[in-house]
Amino acid sequence: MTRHLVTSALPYANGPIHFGHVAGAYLPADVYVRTLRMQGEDVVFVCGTDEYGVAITISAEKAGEEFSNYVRHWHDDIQGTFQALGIEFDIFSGTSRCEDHAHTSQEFFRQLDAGGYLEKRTSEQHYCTHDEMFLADRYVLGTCYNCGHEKARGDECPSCGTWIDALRLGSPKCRVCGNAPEQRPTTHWYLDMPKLRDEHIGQWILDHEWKPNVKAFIQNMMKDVPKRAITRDMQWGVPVPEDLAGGEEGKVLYVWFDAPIGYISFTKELMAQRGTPEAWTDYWKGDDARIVHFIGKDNIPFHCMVFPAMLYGVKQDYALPADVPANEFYNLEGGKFSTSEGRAFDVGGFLDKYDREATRFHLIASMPETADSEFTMDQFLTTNNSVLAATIGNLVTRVLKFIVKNFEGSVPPIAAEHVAEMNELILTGCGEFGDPAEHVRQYRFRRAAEQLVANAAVANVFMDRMAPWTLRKTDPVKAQSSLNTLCEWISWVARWMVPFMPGKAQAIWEMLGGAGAVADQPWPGIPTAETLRSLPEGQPLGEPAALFPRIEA
Ligand code: B3M
Ligand code: ZN
Repeated sequence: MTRHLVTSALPYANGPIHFGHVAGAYLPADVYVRTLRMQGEDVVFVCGTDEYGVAITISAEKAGEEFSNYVRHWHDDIQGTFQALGIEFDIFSGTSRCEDHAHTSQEFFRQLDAGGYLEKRTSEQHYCTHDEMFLADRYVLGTCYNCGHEKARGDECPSCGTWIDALRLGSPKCRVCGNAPEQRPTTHWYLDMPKLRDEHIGQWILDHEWKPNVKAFIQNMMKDVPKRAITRDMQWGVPVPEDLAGGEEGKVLYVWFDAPIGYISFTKELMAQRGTPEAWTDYWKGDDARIVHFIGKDNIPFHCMVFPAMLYGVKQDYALPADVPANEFYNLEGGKFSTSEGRAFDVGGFLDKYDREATRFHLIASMPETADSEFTMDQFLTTNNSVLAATIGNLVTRVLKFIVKNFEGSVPPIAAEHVAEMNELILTGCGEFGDPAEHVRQYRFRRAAEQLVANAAVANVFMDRMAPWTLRKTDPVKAQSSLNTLCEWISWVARWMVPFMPGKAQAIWEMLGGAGAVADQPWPGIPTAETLRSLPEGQPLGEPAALFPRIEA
């Protein structure tokens, strides 16, 4: 039986989450997981904060806070945002808080070393004599040798995306004090990517089916992949295992080495909490394990190349990722979402004002699935007022209010002689409908969201055709049959909605008088004449209420 292990990129614990992150790596994963669960699949959904590395230490130093306090604060803040959005991980841990994380990461290091995939080497690196430290990654800034950007960092150029060899930066400067560093020898361990590529991972990448935008990105990366340093001279991080350090002090694992291993250590933590500590292997090893990583495009190289190489290189029977549905960038009205540049707004504040469910739907409907896309307030209003309220909201309130006003306030009966005619009309005569889950499984989330709305629209067409307000006077039995059909269709809409808008789906379910959680219902698929009649006649309706109140500009 397939075991699905779904992850979202581990956000750095150094600032709030914004819509760019949410639409790129978190919400689509949540929709995917909810869909699979309703389809009866066994899924584990794992995330947590990325708490080591230079991105953390620099921000914490700026804030004048101790690293451990600093990451705890942001862990809790980020977790709160996910909760407010209804994004429900099975575990939301963190790389410094998860007890087993250091051990699991060190085991990877050890096993790669044993397999001959690590090389220990001494080389010159930037050293700041003023701050008395080696300038790892972002601690050094300089001019990019690829594009000429003047603020390239020691790990990567933010302008052209090149992985930077820090020694080749033009006019290097210490990020802390601004002085030019000197070069001193230091020892580090390098992951032998060329060897891992030639043995297995290169061919695996070529053979694997990737999302088209991912494939385009990754093919070029493989050609001249260097040996990558996977240790750093720092205090904050997972220490290199002492017995392998050979007396070297102050060496920690590079954050991009330990962070993806967090997916594994958090799964172990979750299974230990559940009282089945060995069960993590079901999701990570063997033929049944199906690993899917949701990420933004800037994380593609690590998830499609480096982490798979690590998983292969330790020779512990790990499954390699089945899919890496990476998304492009989501911008804010023409510019980038950027917390550091103040181009963001507080997600919590937004959700205090606007409906969480409409927000979820809008982010999915506009997410950067195949190309960059953007959030605009205008489009959000359109989604709420002209799409959700006009189709789903309008359908539910006009049908249910009509029944409450004119009939008993319960699901009306359908007369036997009307079944065939009504089925025929709604199944073939009122517009195309389809199964949103089929698109979700192909990572076509925008298409799935459109499908949901199109499906609801079918019932609006049916209602206009049947005109129960006229039939009520001319043929009340037929009016009831048509309203039965509409209630039935609404119950399908409620189930189709669960992955996107779980709260509104539940509200509709209750308005129909349904018991229990709609999310516990099996996935409905698409209705046929055989499956269409599922609602018990006479089921008392709940209180109909507006679902998507109009938002004024
Ligand atoms: N912390 C990088 C980022 O936020 C990062 C992802 C880690 S996933 C293992 O872009
Ligand atoms: Zn300095």
